[in-house]
Amino acid sequence: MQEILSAQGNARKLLVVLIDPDKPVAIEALSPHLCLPDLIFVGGSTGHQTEACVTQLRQYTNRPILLFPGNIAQFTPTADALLFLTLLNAQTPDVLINPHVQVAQEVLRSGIESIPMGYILVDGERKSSVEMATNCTPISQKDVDTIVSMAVAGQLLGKSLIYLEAGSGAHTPVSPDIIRAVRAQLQLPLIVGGGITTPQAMLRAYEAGADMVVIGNHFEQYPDEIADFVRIKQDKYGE
Ligand code: 1GP
Repeated sequence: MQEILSAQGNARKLLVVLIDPDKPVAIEALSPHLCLPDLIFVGGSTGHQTEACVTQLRQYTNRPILLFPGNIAQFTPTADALLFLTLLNAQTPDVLINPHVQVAQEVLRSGIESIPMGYILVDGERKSSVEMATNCTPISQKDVDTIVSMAVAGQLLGKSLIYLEAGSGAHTPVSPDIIRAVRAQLQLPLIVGGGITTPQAMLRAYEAGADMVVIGNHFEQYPDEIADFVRIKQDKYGE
C-alpha cells in the first residue's frame, strides 16, 4: 500500500499486470516480462491455484504481488498483500459480506497486509465473468452520477482504494469521462481495468485521473508488449 500511496503522492502512474492463476500456459509466456510492470495482481473469477502461481512468479519477478481474489479459495498468505475487495454493486450478502466473514480470521492470523478496496463493476458491453460469478448488474456507463456516488460511498466506508472495472475482456473500457468524474470527487488512489488493449487507452485512463491501470487479457495474448506499454508510460510520467 505504501508503494501505491507514494506513487499517488508523486503523481507517478502504475501499470499492473493481472495474472490468471488458472492459465499456466499464459503464465509461462508472461514470466520473462514480469520484472517490468510496477505491480502484479493474481486472481480470477474462478479457480484457486494462487499459491502455486505466486511461488512460480517469485522466480521471475521481485515486483510486489497482490492477491486480487475472485473467491476465498484463492487466499494465500504467500502474496505480498491482499486486496480485500468489496463489490460495491453486489446485490446479495453472499457476495457483499459472507465470504469476507468466512475468511476474516484466517487473513488476520496470517499477518498479510490486507488492503480494503471498493470494486465497482460498470458495463463493458460484454457479459463479464464477474457478472456471471456474482449475478451483479453492472452499472451503465451512462449513469456517471451513480458510479461517482458509489466510489464516494466506498471512500466514506473506509476503503483504501477504488477499482473501476469494465470486466475482463470488455468491449468498452471505462470511459475517460467516468474516470474524470470519479477523480474529481475521490481522494483515494483510483484503479481502472477491463478491456484496455492499447497504450493510447492506457494513457487516456491515466490522463483522466487513474493512478493504476490493470491489463490482463491483452498481455496474455501479447506478452512482449508489456515492455512497450511500460516504456510509453515512463516516457510520459517518468519511472
Ligand atoms: C479484469 O480489469 C481486469 O479484472 C483486466 O481486464 O483482462 O480485459 O485486461 P482485461
